[in-house]
Amino acid sequence: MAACIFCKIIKGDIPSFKLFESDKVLAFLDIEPLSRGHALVIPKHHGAKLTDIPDDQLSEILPVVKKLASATGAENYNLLQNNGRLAHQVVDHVHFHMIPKPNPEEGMGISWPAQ
Ligand code: IU
Repeated sequence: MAACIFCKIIKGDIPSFKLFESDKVLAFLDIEPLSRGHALVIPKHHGAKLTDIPDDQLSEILPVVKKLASATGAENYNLLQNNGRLAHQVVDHVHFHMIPKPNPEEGMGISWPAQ
């Protein structure tokens, strides 16, 4: 969808720090991270709500979260998907937040490779 900011990120028209990409899914760092390593995992298919996304794209999201966790050794994180304005969804392209929970003794959170 031409006006969608995440579709522009997928197309490369807007730069992002990409963590993973396949033909159906993109993962990149959130520009306003709640903790270090805060990532967004999105289907490439444009849709505002979970119900707008084909199952074959949705089913690839969790394996990507697992890959990111394995790649970084992340053990403590929240996975969050805001669906609808009352649930605080701001960007109308489905996205899953992967928000590392830092160990208070070890600093701010996950450091992704090359971050
Ligand atoms: P929400 O679930 O729709 O409330 O979250 C949208 C997220 O998208 C939020 O954490 C923003 O910081 C993030 N974001 C981004 O990473 N890059 C952008 O260009 C824009 C929003 I606009």
